[in-house]
Amino acid sequence: MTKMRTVDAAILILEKEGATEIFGLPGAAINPFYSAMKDHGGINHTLARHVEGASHMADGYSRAAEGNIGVCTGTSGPAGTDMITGLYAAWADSVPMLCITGQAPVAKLHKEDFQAVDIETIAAPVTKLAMTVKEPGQIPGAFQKAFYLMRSGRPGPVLLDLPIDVQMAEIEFDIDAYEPLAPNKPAATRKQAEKALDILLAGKHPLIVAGGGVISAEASAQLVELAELLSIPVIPTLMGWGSIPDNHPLMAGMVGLQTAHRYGNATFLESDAVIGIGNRWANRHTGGLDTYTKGRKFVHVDIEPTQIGRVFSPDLGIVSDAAAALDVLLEAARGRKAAGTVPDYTSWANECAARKGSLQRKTHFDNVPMKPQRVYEEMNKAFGEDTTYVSTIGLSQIAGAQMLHVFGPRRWINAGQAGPLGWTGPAALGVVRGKPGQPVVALSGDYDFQFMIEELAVGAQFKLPYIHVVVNNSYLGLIRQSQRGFKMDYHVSLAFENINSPETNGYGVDHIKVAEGLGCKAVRVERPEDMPAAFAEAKRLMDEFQVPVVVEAILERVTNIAMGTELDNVNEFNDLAETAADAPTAIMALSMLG
Ligand SMILES: Cc1ncc(C[n+]2csc(CCOP(=O)(O)OP(=O)(O)O)c2C)c(N)n1
Ligand SMILES: [Mg+2]
Repeated sequence: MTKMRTVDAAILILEKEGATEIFGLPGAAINPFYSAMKDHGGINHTLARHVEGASHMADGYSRAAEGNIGVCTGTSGPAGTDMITGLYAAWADSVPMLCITGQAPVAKLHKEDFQAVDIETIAAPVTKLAMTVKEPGQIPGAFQKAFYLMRSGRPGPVLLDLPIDVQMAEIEFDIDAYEPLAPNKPAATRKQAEKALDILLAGKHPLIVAGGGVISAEASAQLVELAELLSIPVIPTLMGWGSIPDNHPLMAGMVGLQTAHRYGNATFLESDAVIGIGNRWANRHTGGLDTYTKGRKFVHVDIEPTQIGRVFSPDLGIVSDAAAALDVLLEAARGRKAAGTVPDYTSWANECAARKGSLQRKTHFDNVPMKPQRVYEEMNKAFGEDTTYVSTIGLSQIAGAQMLHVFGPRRWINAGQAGPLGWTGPAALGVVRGKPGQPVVALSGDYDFQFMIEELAVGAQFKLPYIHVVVNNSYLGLIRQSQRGFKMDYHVSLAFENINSPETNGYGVDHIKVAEGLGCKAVRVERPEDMPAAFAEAKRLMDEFQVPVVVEAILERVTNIAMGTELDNVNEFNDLAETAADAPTAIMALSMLG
C-alpha cells in the first residue's frame, strides 16, 4: 500500500481503465487534479477554450473508436454547468464519457461558497451517475463504478464531482490491487432468436433496422453477414449509418422525415416485418406511428429493458447487446438456411435495389450562389470512402445526410438526439484525437460554426488537422424553413453589411478572417466549378500546416430541404433526378430513367 492523494489514485485508475485522453481547462477548485495529471505524465490533456467545447471533444473522442472513453474536466460552478450540454448530448446518444468537476470543500457546500453549485443534482437527469464524492476513501470506488456503469448496458456519461479537500486528502491505495469491473451486457438466447426469426421470416417483405447500438457494440460485420445470409435489406438509422456501407446492395436507404432517402422511405412503406436492433424508434425516423407501424410486425432488440415498448409495443421484445443478439440470430439463421426453411427474398431485395437506383434527388445544379445539393455532390467527389464525417444539426446536416455517403461504422459522427449547435467543431477535434491520421471532415451551417468557433484555436495549438466545410446561407436555415408554418421569417437572418469585409456581400460574418485569426487556414468558394480546386487546396494546407482548414461554401440564402410530417408525406421542394447526370454521385447510377 502507498499513501497518496486521492487525485493521484484517480489518475492511476484512469490510466488502468484506459481513459488517458482528457479535454478540459483548469480552475482553482480542480487544480489538485491537474497537479496529479502533471506529476503522472502519462495523460494526454487538450486545453479547450470553452468548457462546453471540452465536453463535446470528449464526446467526439468516445464516438471515434471502439472502447474509447473521453474525459472532460473543469473547475467548480460554471465549468460544470457549461458541460451539462455536453453530458446531455452524450446521454441522448448513449455515449460513454466521464466528466470530472472540482467543487468547494465539503464543509462549505451549504454555505453559498464561491462557485459552489449543486452539480450532482443538475447533472442527474443526463448521466448514469452523478456523484459529489464527499469521502476521500470513496474515490477509488466512485471511479470504478463510473467505468462499470459507462460500459454496462446502454452506455452513457457519468459525472464525478470532487470537493477540493477530498482531492487533497490522502488515502492508502495500491493500483495493483485495483481491477476494472467486468461490464454487464445482457445476451439474447437461441430461443429468443428463433422467435425473432419466426416473425421476420413470416413476412414477404422483411427489413432489418440497424441502430447506433450496432455500431457501439462493434457488430457491423455480423449485421452485414446476417443480411447477406437471409437476403434481407437493411435500413440504418441516422445513428446506425455506416453499419452497412452505403454501396452495399442490401443497404436500402435511410428512413425518416428529414435525414432520409426517397428510396428508403418507399422501401419501408412496402415492408411487412421489421426487426430493429440497437435502435430507439426516434420520432424523426418514424414520423407518425400509425403510418410507421400499420400493416407491419415488429421485433425490437435493445440492451436497455425499459426501451422496449417505450415508443410503441412490439410483437416481440428482446433485451440484448446488439453484438450478442446478432451472433445468436446468425446461428439460428444458419440453421434455417441449412434446413432450407428461409424464404427466398431475392426478388424483394432486387425491388429495393431498383428503388435505390431510381428514386433520387437532383444534386447537379450550376447556380451561383450555390445550391447546397451541389456542395454535397462535390464532397462526394472530393472525399474518399475512409472519410469520417462529423455534424450536428441544421439544413446542412439534413441535406448532408440525404446526399453524402458513408462507407463504414464510426464514419458518421452526429449528435443525433440532442443536436446542440456548436457541437460539430469541438467534437471533430475529439474525433481527430480518436482517429489520428485518418481523414476527418466536419460539416456545419454558418450558425453551428459560429457557436464554439473559438475551439478552432485548440486545433491550431494542438495541431489537430481536419477539414471543416461550412455551408453559409447566412441564415438559421432550418428554423427559417420551419417558420414557414407560422408565415414568418423572424430573427432567423444572420445577414449584415460587414464594414471590415465588404467581400462578404452582405452575408455578415467573415469566417475566413475569424478562422485565420484563430490560427487556422480557410478557403472561400462561391462557384460550383471552383469546389474541386478548393477541396484540393484545403487538403494541401491541412497536410502542410497540420491545422483545421475551413472550406466555406457560399450558398443561396433560401433553399428548402426535403422534409415532411409522415413517411408518405415528404415535401421534396427541389427538383428530383431525371437523368443520371442530375445526380452524378448518387450511390447507384440512376438506372430506370438515365
Ligand atoms: C443550442 C441550440 N439552440 C438552438 C437550436 C435550434 N436550431 C436548430 S438548427 C438551427 C439553425 C442552424 O443554422 P445553421 O447552423 O446556419 O444551419 P442551416 O440550417 O442554415 O444549414 C437552430 C437555431 C439548436 N439546435 N441548438
Ligand atoms: Mg445557415
